[in-house]
Amino acid sequence: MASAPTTVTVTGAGGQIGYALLFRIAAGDMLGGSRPVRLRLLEIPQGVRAAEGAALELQDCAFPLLHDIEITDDPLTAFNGANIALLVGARPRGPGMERADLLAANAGIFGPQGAAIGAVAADDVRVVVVGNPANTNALIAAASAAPHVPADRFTALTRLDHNRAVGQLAELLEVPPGEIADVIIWGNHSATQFPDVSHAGLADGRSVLEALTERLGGADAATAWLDDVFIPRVAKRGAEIIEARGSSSVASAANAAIEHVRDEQLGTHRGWTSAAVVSRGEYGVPEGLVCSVPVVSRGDGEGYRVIDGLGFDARGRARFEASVAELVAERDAVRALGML
Ligand code: NAX
Repeated sequence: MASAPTTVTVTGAGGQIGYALLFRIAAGDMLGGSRPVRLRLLEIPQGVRAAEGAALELQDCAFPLLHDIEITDDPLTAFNGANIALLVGARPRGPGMERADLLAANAGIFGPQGAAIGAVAADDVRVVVVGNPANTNALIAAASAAPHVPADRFTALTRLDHNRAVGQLAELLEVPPGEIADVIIWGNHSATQFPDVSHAGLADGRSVLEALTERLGGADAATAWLDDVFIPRVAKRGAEIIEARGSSSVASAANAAIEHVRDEQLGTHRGWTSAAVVSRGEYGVPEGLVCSVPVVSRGDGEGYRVIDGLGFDARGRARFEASVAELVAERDAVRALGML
């Protein structure tokens, strides 16, 4: 007998990432080839027509796993019975907008959406926030869903940063991306993030640091490449994509969101991945902040678990602490506005 459909809510479904996401979800890329899905698409009124257009095309794909689609501008309708929610729609930074304005505008979106999730989502709901500033938006949504939904059901996306880091290493080391394990993105999904290879390894048994040292002709050259090329390139890859395409990352962002949910639901396989999760104080991160750390999932319904207790060198620790300080500042700015 076919299993009951999983209700997947996508916000910002009429936008670019939404358009790239919906077809892959409906094709079974996110939950596997035997789990039917029911899509609930949330848009603001101006975006509803675009979501309707995507729904017409979804119908034209006749995906066997796609049970039905509902499009709405009402969060209570969109999150009703949601098992999985991908919060993609957000307010972009407009001309002349200060950081505090951006945080406030998004708190005005993610607060009510979190409250709606708390009120009507399924008991097993899991939420990933993609819309920026993703970590702090997730913090606000989690706070607004409490006490009805445990905070650890909320995560934010840093899988795109993780995949970008793996892609850079694969290119330099001339190995397939699938042979690189245990890269970590620490901190905020922003330019302060710390992409860390100090625990990463290759399928041939070498550490990534050994392989970089061999490839670049010495440990100093490897360190210089990490500091001067790798870390800034990963952290600023979004801007590089905008410069090249004239538009921000879309397919790669949708792919990362699919992989984030897939691994959380079905399990990570070789090694760990990166996700921003609600801190319980691991690595000295203040409790409640949504911070990117290494995680694994067993695919047992318990979601991501933090790999705790890894070491940093002094420079790595300083980078991580700077990114955590930025998360604290974002949280405090939202608090000062009375929105948290
Ligand atoms: P688009 O502007 O194409 O789409 C956003 C959609 O959200 C629009 O259709 C808009 O109508 C809708 N929307 C706005 N407010 C809404 C609300 N209150 N409820 C429901 N829908 C709402 O942006 P897109 O390129 O799809 O990017 C979406 C978000 O992802 C942005 O915030 C972007 O910054 C963020 N990103 C996050 C990434 C990550 O790794 N965490 C990477 C990619 C991307 O930059």
